[in-house]
Amino acid sequence: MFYKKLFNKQSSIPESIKERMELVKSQAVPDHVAIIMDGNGRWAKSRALPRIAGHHEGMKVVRKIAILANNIGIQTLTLFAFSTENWKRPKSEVDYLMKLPAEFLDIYLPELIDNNVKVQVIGEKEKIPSHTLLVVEKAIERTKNNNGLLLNFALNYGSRSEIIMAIKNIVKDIKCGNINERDINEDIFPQYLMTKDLADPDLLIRTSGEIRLSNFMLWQSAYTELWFTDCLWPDFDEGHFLDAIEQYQKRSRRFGGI
Ligand code: V07
Repeated sequence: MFYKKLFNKQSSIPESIKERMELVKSQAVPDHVAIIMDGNGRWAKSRALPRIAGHHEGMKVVRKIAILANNIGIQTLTLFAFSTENWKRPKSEVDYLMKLPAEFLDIYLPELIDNNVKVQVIGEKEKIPSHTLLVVEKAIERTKNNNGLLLNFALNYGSRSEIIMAIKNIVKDIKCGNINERDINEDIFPQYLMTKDLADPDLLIRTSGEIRLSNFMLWQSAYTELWFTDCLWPDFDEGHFLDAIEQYQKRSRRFGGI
């Protein structure tokens, strides 16, 4: 593992960023940040590279932002890694994307463990190739007792399908007599979602200039602060992430002041 750390030049955090981190840490940070990591294909295209080169570059940004989020005391970081819509992409691209979790964990899991990060996944496991699922579940198992950042990957996740599944399970529980129709309310319903163990996101970031949710955490984002940037995901860095957190802190100060 040691040689990997040497070869894989893991940029340390610049001094100016460290100063901003201290400032951000002196105020309340969001508990749960969710990110739609968009623009990897466009990043590659603008460099005349294949789309998969953008996905690979985007993977390095995941590591950078996870380490930063952990350092400033964010409890949960949910990253939209693969949507239920993404199966419609060319098979070669899907095949490549499904290899990324294993590559990511192979390179970065030791560092994440060193930093007390806990890995989790939400999404429908059925369609995930077994080789991918195996390494992901191994990482979940190896980090289950860590209590630093919860790094939560949405893998084959779609919010509408999640809501339909919740409804089906509620109907089942009513039929079995486990619950009564009268008991269904806004507190019970989210316990049937894949995010049942998580707080709702406080802040949702989307990169690459698209201003929509694209079937990501629709129920969970009812009260979430939204932050959009034109920056493409592979170009996203600590500075952008802190921009979003600082903006969130400004908004909550204003809200708190009323
Ligand atoms: C993926 C890199 C980031 C940009 C967005 C698309 C491409 C990390 C993971 C991952 C997933 C599960 C896990 C550990 C790592 C990943 C996919 C795509 C499918 F347990 N990055 N990344 N998974 N991209």
